[in-house]
Amino acid sequence: MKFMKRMMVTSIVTSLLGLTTGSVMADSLQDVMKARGLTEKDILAAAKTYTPTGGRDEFLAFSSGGQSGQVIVYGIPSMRILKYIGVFTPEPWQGYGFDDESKEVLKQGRVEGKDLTYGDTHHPAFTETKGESDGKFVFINDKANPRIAVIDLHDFETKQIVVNPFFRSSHGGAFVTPNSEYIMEAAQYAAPFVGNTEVVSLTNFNEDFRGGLTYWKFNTEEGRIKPDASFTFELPPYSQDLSDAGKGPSYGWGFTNSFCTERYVGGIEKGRPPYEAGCSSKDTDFMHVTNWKKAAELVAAGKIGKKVNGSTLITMEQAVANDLLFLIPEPKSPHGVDVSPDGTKILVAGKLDSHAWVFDFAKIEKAITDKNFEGKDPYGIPIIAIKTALDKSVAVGLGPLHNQFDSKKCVAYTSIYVDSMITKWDYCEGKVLDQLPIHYNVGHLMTMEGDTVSPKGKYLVALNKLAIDRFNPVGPLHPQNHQLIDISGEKMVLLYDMPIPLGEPHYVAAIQASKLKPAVRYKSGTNSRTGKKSKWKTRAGREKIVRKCDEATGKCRVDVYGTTIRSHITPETIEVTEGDTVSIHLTNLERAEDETHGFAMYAQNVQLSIEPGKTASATFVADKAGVYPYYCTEFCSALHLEMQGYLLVQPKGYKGSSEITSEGQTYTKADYDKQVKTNIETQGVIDSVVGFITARNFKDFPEVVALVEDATDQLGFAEDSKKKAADFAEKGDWNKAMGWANQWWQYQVKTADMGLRAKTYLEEHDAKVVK
Ligand code: K7E
Ligand code: CUA
Repeated sequence: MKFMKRMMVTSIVTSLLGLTTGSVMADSLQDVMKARGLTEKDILAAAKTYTPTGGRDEFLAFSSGGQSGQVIVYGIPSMRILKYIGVFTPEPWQGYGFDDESKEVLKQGRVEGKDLTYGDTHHPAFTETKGESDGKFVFINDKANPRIAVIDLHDFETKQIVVNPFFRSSHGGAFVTPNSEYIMEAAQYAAPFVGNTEVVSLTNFNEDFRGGLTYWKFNTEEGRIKPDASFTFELPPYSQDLSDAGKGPSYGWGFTNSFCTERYVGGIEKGRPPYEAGCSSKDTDFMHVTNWKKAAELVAAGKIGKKVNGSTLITMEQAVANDLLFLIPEPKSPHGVDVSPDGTKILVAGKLDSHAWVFDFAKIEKAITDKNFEGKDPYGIPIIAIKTALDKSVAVGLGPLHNQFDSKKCVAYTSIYVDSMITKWDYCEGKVLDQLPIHYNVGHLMTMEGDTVSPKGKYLVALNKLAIDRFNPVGPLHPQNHQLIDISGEKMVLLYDMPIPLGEPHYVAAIQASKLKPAVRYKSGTNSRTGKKSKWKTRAGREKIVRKCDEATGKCRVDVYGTTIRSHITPETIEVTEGDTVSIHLTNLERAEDETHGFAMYAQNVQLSIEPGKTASATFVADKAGVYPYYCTEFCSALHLEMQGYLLVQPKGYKGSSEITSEGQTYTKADYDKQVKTNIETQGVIDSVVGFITARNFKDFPEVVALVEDATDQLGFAEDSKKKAADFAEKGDWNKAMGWANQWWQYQVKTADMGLRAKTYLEEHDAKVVK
């Protein structure tokens, strides 16, 4: 230990003097290329993606994490993964699903009364203002258990989960309207609506089964979905698929694909042809066209809609009677439906067709005004003829799935599943411009802000379903392959393969990083899930343990109002009685950036992540007597391992003592004096770092000002410990004097840590000497 301290003082001095051992450049670029078998093309691709240390990405991508129920955040062009956000699934690192606060969020996502610990996430979508991604919130759906989650980009945490009141699956969500008025979520596999427990057979499929489309109301100010202000269109039992909201001239309208409009019911085990055959026998399926703006007005006026399951349902009859719902035949088994940035065209790719179809909104609108329909479907919904609404169809390749847009006018990209390629084409002229093979079997594709009114071009990511031979094999389950493609020139250029090893991502949405302004700390005592002050907020020096018993039941509850700061948890001992419900509430007192503390405890499934300013709680029943060590799970400081404590669960009627009579070793005056000498030397180092910083224009750097503030705090704590040490030394209590002298030194080390970080920052940012 003593040796370690010397080493640390020495290394602090070394850093201070700026002594480094620089390595000798042995390799030339040619040597490296030769040794690794790289071509000039590879080097060019590397130069386009490589992000030097400390460098930032121009775009951030929010990817669905598939079955993991999470969202994956990565940078473009570096393709470096930055975060997994826990959404529908517990995520231990973030304490998501472990602290009481986030358990409340997951609880909102219970379906039919059951806790679900996975989600099948498909489509993330950013909030929009005037059709532009605004970087405030991101939504994502769960296909298996029809839910939508709200993630706040202020802290990248999930704040809300809503469960669809009608559907029993939903693929087509989340898609937002241009001012985030509504989030679209369509049903997928038709079923009797939730709550209907009478229908338990497939006999009357056409009558009993229903599809639907929910427009979830989003309150941008509160940042929450408002279920009671949302409404759902009842739709025929066609399998509704993806949607997109109109913009510009098509603002106020929504477009939703479907497949299996055959309404076929399979049963291969009974000798019936399977779903895949019966659901693909017609030549066309239906695009649903809905007028959400008018529907919202009529619902608000109380003219349509009925309250069902605490939400508003618009029946098909009401929708038809009020000109809110129309159908247009579209290519067989379509997948993506995408509205062009200017809102005039709607692109539909038919999986079982080799064409992308371009519909013209002006033609659709005219047909509606002129009541120019070719007939009605079996549910009485007017059908606009294909030839009336279609602008053109373009052969793009076999198995087209999804479309995205370029910053260049009229340029779209379509993912081609069967042919494993990306097709770049002009949807105004109707001609293919370029095709690029990918690896392999692309699902969605994504361009930068490519689903907004102003796509940013530059890059495209192909979300490939199969990786096959692209990576080192890791067993039969392969990662997915996200391929980065440069689309800045005439021809597409493949740049990089990134394995995604966390479920099958379906869609990704990317946003300019400059639009995001995430916080680095919470206001002290914040319940991050509500954004409000936690009732358990605890200040330094106000830590306490409160035990309350209910006389009637005899049950007791212990609330621990605790804090964390480098490098101790207060309290360090918690004594409770067997059977007590224990609730530990910890406020992280840190103000410094990135000083997160964790909190884990033996055998209680407790793991918190407490970022600076956050208050998080863990509640459990201490049902078994014994000693339960707890500790901090983030390597937060040099004395992180010592950031520890004990929960003592004592049997009822326990008469033992809580005095510590046998522990450790004894110290002498000599030990104490030696420690004080070390501390004085360390102070010398700190003073010189302070000298370096204050001699420069550090006030021009907010990051450095924050570090200096934190260092000043730590030094204040050091003073306090120094006094305590001196008091005990005066009384000749060398053990306590030694202890506080050590604590004094600990605070000095933390001060030096901050100071050196500030010094490095100033050096790297060419700070000027001012005195
Ligand atoms: Cu996999 Cu949009 Cu759910 Cu297509 S989706 S591929
Ligand atoms: Cu706090 Cu480790």
